[in-house]
Amino acid sequence: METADIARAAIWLCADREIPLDRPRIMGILNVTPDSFSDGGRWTAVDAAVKHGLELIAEGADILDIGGESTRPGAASVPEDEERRRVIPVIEELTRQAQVPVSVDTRQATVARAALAAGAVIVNDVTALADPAMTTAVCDAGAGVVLMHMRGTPADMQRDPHYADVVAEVSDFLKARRNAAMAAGIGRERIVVDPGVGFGKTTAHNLALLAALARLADVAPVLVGASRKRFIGEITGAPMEKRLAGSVAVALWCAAHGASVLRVHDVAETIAALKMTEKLADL
Ligand code: PMM
Repeated sequence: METADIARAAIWLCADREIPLDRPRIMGILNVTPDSFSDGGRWTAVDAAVKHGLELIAEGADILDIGGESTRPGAASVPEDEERRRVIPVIEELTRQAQVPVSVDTRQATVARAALAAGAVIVNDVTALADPAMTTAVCDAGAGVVLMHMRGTPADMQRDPHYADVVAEVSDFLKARRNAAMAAGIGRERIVVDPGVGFGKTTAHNLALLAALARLADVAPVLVGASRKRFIGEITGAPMEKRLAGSVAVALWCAAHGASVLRVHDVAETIAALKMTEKLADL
């Protein structure tokens, strides 16, 4: 069996949900942005986020990833009570209205616990369970988890990132974090790994990691979050709002080379492109 086939045969266990990974699953991104949260704007922002989440579900998202803290390069961290205030009402409302599994994108154990209690079934942790309290939160809930590689912190990660061998270092890191998670009681079938595109990486590093997806899939099923990221802008010359075509191209490539979950902003477009390539592959 090929490496990619092993990952594809897997099922991702996330609390009481089973997400089959027989084909690439689409994780729609729902960032609950801070700007709209000042005083009276709060409920409007929650409503808007819920509306957008329902749209992503209608477009075919298999999973919704809800985050209340920006991890873009240079971003400052958000106090955990503020992060909770942003994401919990959105998770509660979306899990009330829809069946799709919800993931919480957080590095704070208290936020993860509250999100899991509110109905989320996956913790997407860009620090790969750096905080032992996060491991316990995931373990207690039997949640699914995304272990992502990052070099440094969002505040400083793009300051001259350097690796001797980026693929070996990221792969070794993910394997070590997977083993630590398993040793702490998180079942192997609950774990997905992510090379962390753009998290302390140059364009060349990102491309080297994409080229090695099948190797990373030896560690665990792989999630890739490349949507609208800077390296796509560097390669295509497109500003953030014009990176759809580049993002879809990367998603198609990842789907064909061993990724099990694609974390994307543009759900409908990514699914249409995947459907079309599947059809063309049958010709
Ligand atoms: N990227 C961002 C945020 N969270 N989580 C995972 N697992 N992988 C990623 O690549 C990732 C992430 C930053 O991108 P955004 O600001 O467009 O959400």
